[in-house]
Amino acid sequence: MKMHPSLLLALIGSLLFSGIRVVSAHAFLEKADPAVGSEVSKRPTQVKIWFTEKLEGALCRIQVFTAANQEIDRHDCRVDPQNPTLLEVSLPPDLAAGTYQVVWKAVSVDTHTTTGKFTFTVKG
Ligand SMILES: [Cu+2]
Repeated sequence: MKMHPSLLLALIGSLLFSGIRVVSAHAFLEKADPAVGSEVSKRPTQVKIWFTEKLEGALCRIQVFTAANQEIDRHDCRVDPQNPTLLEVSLPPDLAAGTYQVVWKAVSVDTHTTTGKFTFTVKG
């Protein structure tokens, strides 16, 4: 059986592409609690971020800032001992209403670093 050249090319391309994806399996944000861009009425006591890859705990970070750019997290960011893809940080109790910015840095076990930020709003 003779394979059409374009089909062969597509096959090689897809093999290469899947290979590249395995090599560069970075930790991307999968979901967060409070959710990205959400408005919540219950005061969160933690920010949790689930990633697509297992994390290298010592190098990961979550920081939470007020609209006035004041850091309010408790500086206790850690990978959940039960779940190597979950990063969490504590917040002070009774957060004031307002919009908060979450800045994260994740280092996956393959040592690739990804960063990102998002906001959530605590309703008054
Ligand atoms: Cu990677």
